[in-house]
Amino acid sequence: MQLLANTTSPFVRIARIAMMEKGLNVEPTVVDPWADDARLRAANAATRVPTLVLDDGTPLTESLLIVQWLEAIWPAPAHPTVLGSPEQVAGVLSRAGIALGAIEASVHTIITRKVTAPTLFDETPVGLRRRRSMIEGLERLDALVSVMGGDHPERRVPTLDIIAAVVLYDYQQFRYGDQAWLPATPALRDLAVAMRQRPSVATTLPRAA
Ligand SMILES: N[C@@H](CCC(=O)N[C@@H](CS)C(=O)NCC(=O)O)C(=O)O
Repeated sequence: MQLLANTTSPFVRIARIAMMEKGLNVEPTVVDPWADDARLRAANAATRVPTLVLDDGTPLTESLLIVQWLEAIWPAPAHPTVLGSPEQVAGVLSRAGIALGAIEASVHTIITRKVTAPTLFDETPVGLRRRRSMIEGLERLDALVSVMGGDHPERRVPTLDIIAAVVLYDYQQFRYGDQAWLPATPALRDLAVAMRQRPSVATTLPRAA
């Protein structure tokens, strides 16, 4: 199995955390999606990370489809689940959706800066709308940490809402940590720090290549 990945993408990190929590440890093959790596071009028509190439050659793309595959192949209750119990799953997915909306806005902003000068996009109506998505997503999740986390969340396999919220928090610090508009989200910060006790979270923190 080959996981085509980079060291910064929050989508890669969601897939990697879910894989490790399911017990699937695949050392990532680091590629630069922007350099049209031939392996990534061949496996993924969209040339994006993460892309997981299965042992039989089947390529899986899109972080949440990789999570779906993990849940199908290693289902609960025999295996740890990142979706929670049937009673929990709607809440888990609802909160994960908040985090994913903010992650999408965040990545959209970073990618658009590649084609325009930073201020040109960031201060446009669409850029400000993306910023609002990041701020509101962070603030809503901060208010929901007690629902998600409970006592010692680091001692349990994280559900997708916790994974996505922690990935969002760390990515915002990585990309926008010096920005005055970034809201203080102390509960989310504490959750992100606590979750670093889990190898899946600690070993996947975003870093420049
Ligand atoms: N919806 C996709 C998004 C993947 C994505 O946008 N990956 C970025 C890195 S954060 C990428 O590879 N971008 C290269 C490109 O857009 O050409 C997922 O969930 O996996």
